[in-house]
Amino acid sequence: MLTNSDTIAAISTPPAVGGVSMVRISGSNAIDIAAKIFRPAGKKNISEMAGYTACYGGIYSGGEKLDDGVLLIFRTPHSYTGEDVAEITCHGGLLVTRRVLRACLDAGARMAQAGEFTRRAMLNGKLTLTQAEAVADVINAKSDGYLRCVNAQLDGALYRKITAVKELLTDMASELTAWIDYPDEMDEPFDYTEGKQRLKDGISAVKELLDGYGVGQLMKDGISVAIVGKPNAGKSTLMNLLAGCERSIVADIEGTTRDIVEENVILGGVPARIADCAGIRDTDDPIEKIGVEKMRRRIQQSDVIFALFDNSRPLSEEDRALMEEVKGKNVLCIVNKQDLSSELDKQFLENSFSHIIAISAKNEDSLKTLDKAARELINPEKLDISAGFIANERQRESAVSAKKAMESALNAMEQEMTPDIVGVTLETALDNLSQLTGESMSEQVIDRVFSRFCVGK
Ligand SMILES: Nc1nc2c(ncn2[C@@H]2O[C@H](COP(=O)(O)OP(=O)(O)OP(=O)(O)O)[C@@H](O)[C@H]2O)c(=O)[nH]1
Ligand SMILES: [Mg+2]
Repeated sequence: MLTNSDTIAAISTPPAVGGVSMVRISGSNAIDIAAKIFRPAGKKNISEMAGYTACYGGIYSGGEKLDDGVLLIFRTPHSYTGEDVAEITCHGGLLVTRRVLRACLDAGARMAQAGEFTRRAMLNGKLTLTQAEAVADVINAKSDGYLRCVNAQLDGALYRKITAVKELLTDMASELTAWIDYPDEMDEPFDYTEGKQRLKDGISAVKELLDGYGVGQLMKDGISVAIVGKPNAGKSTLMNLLAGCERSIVADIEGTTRDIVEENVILGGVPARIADCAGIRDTDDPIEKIGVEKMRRRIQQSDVIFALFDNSRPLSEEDRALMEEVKGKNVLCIVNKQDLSSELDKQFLENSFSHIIAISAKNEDSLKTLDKAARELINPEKLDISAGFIANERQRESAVSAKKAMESALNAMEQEMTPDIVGVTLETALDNLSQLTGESMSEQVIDRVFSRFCVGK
C-alpha cells in the first residue's frame, strides 16, 4: 500500500460541459480530505460513513460554497483502487468541476497522473496487468463486438488462459529440476514422451491466441474500406446508405465525386472508415484526373474494397480496368441497381470474384445484405470472445517470444538433449509469459502501459 501523504485526486469525467461531473480521491487520506470540503446536508459525520454509502451536501473551498453535490464513499479494500476512495459528484460545468478538484488539492491531495487509479488497483492486487489494459480498451471500444471481447478480457479470460500454459510449463520444469539436481540417482535418460505432448498443447494454445491477434486489432482499430467503380455506378449512393445521411453528393452526372469523401460507420460488427472515391475513367479534366489518382492510391491502402458494378449497363472498359486495379485485394464485388433490368454479364463477375452480392443502393434493405457480406469478408467471429485474446503489441511480443522458447524446448526434447538444456528454455518461456500477464514486469513497461490512460482513470 502507498503512504498516507500520497492521496491522489482527479476529475474522472470528460473535460466537457454536462449534467454532472465527478472528482475522484483515492488514498488513506481520501475520506479526511472529502470531509474538509464536503458538508453533508443532514447531521451525517463523513468519517463514520460506511463503504458504498452516499450523502447529499455542499462543496466548499475555504469558506466559499462552490456547488451542491453527492459524496460517495468506498472503504479499503472494497474500492476500485483497493484504497479508501471518495467520489464527489457536482454539476457538470468546466469551472465548477475544476474548482472542486482544486479544493481537494488544497485540502492535501496530490494531482493524479494518467492511469494512476488503475495502476494503484493493479499494485493492490485488484486487477492483473492484462485486465488493466482491458480497462483502457473498454474506454476506447468503438464497436459492440469489441466491447464484448474486452469485457471477457476484463473478466480475466487472457490471464486464465496464459496461467494454464504457465502451470503446465511449471510442472514440467519442476520434474526436470529433480533430474538436474540428482543426475547420479537417475540411471535411465529422462523420458520426454509425455512432456512433448504437454508442450505441444501449450504451443497450440499460444498459437491460437496469436492467430486471433489480427482480428482483434481489426475489431479494435477498425478497417478501411474504399468504394470504387466506374462513374455513375452508385458509389456515393452506397456511401450515403452506409453513413445514414447525405454525406456525398449524388447526381446522374458522370464524374460527380472528385475528391475522396470519408465517413466512420460500423460494418460487419467492426468500426470501418469508408471512402467514397472518384469514378474510374480516362478523363481530360485535370481535377477529375487527380481524383482518379487518389482513388488508385486508396485502393492500395485499404483493407477491404467495395468494387461496384452497374447492373443496368454492360461491362465496359472502365469496369475491366477496375478489375485489374483491385487484383490481389480483399474485394467484395457489388452489383448495384438491382431494381433496374440487367444488361450486365454477371456470370463473368461471378467467375472473377469470390465474394459477390447484388443490391440496390437506393433501398435501405440492402444494408442487411451488405452487413452479412462484410462479416464473411472480415470474419470477426474468428475471435472467440470468451477465450481471451491478445489485445496489443506488448502482449503479442511476449507471446511470440514464449512460443519461440517453447518450440526450442520441444526441439531439444525431440533431440533427446539433457534436462538442464530443456529446463533453461522452459524458464525463458515462463519468463515471457509472466511478462505478458504482468507478474514480471519492469517499471518502464508499466509506465508505458499506463501512459495510454486518461487522467482520472
Ligand atoms: N435505380 C437506381 N439508381 C441508382 C441506384 N444507385 C444509384 N443510383 C442512381 O445512379 C446515379 C449515380 O449515382 P451516384 O451515387 O452519384 O454515382 P457515383 O458512382 O457516385 O458516380 P460518380 O461520383 O460520378 O463517380 C444517381 O442518379 C443515383 O440516384 C440504384 O440502386 N438504383
Ligand atoms: Mg459519386
